[in-house]
Amino acid sequence: MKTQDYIRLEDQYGAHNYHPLDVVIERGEGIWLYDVEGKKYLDFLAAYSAVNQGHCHPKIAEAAKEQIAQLTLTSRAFRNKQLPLLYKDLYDISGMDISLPMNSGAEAVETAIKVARKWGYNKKKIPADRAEIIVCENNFHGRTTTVVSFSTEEDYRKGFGPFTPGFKIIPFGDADALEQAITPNTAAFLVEPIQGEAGIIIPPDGFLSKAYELCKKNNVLFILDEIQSGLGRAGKMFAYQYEDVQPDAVIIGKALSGGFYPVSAVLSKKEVLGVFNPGEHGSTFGGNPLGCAIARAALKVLLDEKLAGNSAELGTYFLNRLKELQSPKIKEVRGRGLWIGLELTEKARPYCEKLKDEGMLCKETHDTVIRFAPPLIIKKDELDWAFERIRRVIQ
Ligand code: IF1
Repeated sequence: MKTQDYIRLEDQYGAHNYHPLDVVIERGEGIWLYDVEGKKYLDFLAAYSAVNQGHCHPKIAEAAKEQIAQLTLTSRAFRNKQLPLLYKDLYDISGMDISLPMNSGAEAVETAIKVARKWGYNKKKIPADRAEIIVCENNFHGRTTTVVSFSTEEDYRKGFGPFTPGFKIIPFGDADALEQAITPNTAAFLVEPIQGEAGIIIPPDGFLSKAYELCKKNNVLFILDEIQSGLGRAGKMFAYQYEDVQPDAVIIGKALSGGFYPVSAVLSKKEVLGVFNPGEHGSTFGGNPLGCAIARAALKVLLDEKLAGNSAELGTYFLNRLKELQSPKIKEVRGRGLWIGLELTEKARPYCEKLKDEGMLCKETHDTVIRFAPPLIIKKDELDWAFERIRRVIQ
C-alpha cells in the first residue's frame, strides 16, 4: 500500500477531527521518522514533546519488552511492584511528597481539578459546591468536557456545552488580574509555566513568582501544568524552575513515557493529594506495571543523557541562529530550551508543507506560528542541517 491508499482508508473510516500533514509514518528511530515510501524526515515536533527521549529509545524499549513479558495490568485492586518504584523516582526528580499516576494528560488535569476542589472544601473550608479555580486565557489543558469548559478557544468549545462551572479566566502573565480574581472561594490557580498550544508564549519575568506569592498569601493552591513544558523540554526538568516558586502540585504526562504509552501523573505536597480517600478517584490503567516500568526507564534516560541540559544549551544555540534569519515574513522568534516558536506575518501551514518536502516535519500552531520542538537527543550538526532547510524555506 502507498501513502494515498492509507490516506483514503483513514478518511473513509476515521473521524475527521484532525488535519494532519499527508505523510504516513511507518518507523521512527531517534530524531528520524520514515514514511511508507521509505522517505526520511527529521522530526521537529517530537509528538508534541512526548518523545523528548527520541523515537523508540532502545533503553525504554528494553524495559517495555521485559515488563510486557512479565505483567501488564493488575488494576489498583492489587498492588504491583513497579508502582512504588515509580513513586520514588517521581519524588527524586521533583521533590514533591506524593503523586498519583493516570494515563492521558487531560485525565491528570481532571485529577488535579478534583483534588483542588476537595482540598478547598476540606482544608480551606470553602462552602459546598462554591470552589473556584482560576485559569488563563489561551490555556491548553486537554479535551475533556470539564477542561474545554475553561478553554478560550472557540473551536475547542463550540457545540460541546453545557459546560462545567467553577472557573475564572484571567489574561496570561497578568499578576494584578490574578490578585483581583482571587476570592475566599478560590481553591487554585492552574497555569502552564509557558503556554505551548498558544504559540510558545513565555510570561513576563517574575510572573510565576508573583503568582506564587499571591497564592501563598491567599491560601490558594498554585498548580502547574507541565505536561508539555516539563521533563526537559524548556531546558530544565520543570519550566517553573526558572523562577523561585514551590508549586503545590505539578501535572506531568507526555514525555513521562518517552512516547511509548500514555502515562501522566499529578505530583503534589502531602496535604494536597492527601485529601483523597480510597474509592474517591481512580483509573483501570493508571499506575499499571507496564506504564510504570516504561515511565521509570523514560525518566532514567532523561537523567542519564542529561536531556534537560542539552535542551538548554542547544535551544539557546538554535534560537540565536533563528534570530539571524532576516525576512519580512518573520514577526518574532521566541522560545526556551528546544521549544521555539517562529511567528510569521502570514499562515504557517504552507511553510510546514514546504519543510516536509525538504525532509523536516513541523506543525503550525495558531495559524501563524511554526513550532520547533525536536527530540531532546538532537545534536548540534543536526540542528545546523535543519537550520539550512528552514532558511531556504523562509527566504
Ligand atoms: C492534541 C496542542 C500541544 C498540553 C498541556 C494538557 C494536555 C496537553 C499543556 C493534554 C496536550 C496536546 C494534545 C494534542 C496536541 C497537543 C498540543 F496543540 F493541542 F496544544 F502539544 F501543543 N496540558 N497537548 O499541551 O494532554 O490529554 O492530550 O495527553 O492533538 O490534542 P493529553
